[in-house]
Amino acid sequence: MTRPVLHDYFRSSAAYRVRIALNLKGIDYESRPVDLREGEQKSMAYRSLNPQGFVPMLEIDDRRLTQSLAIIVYLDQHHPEPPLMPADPVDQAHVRALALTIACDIHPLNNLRVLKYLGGSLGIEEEQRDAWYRHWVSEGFAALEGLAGRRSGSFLFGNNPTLADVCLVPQMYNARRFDVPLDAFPTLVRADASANALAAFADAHPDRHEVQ
Ligand SMILES: N[C@@H](CCC(=O)N[C@@H](CS)C(=O)NCC(=O)O)C(=O)O
Repeated sequence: MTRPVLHDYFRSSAAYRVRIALNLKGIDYESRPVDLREGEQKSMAYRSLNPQGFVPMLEIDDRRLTQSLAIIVYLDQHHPEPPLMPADPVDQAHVRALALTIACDIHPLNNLRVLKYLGGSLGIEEEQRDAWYRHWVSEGFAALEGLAGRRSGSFLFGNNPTLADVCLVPQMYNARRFDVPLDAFPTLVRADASANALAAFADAHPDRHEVQ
């Protein structure tokens, strides 16, 4: 297999998810930074590859894949070990619900372009933008804590990492950057700690992928 290329940005939580999944699957890849601070994602060159102008994008198997969850599902289907989804369809629906709570209900409200729009076009002060961020993360985490509930173990679902943990860890990293209090979310804190004890998660950490 030609070495896959991940169009990446160290602090992008969606790209961080894909770095974790690639590591869990043991896939060697090249990380090609797209500097979001410099607006490189909006360049003609990048948009000609990914019209949406987002990271991540993964070049693999002579294809260009976009959208982190679509990429991760593709990786899981083509590299089944270790599985990122449980075998039982009801458990699968539960794990997807956990992952989508993060990827669809928390992350889109707080990503770079939304925060920039609040601060730029709408002229909202940094303090209020941070309050916005903390509000939506706290609300989403409360829902996630309840949803994970008794089906959690050392990870969000059971005792092995799944797609849900792949989404959780980057969101927890971002929550800490914005000083979101986490005391009310013991299940999330436990799953995050279990995941970060694994090399696949630790090696994907933004500190190890920082653009200089
Ligand atoms: N739903 C997309 C979200 C991707 C996304 O929001 N990427 C952000 C970084 S986390 C981005 O590229 N933002 C560029 C911008 O805001 O201009 C996914 O899961 O891949």
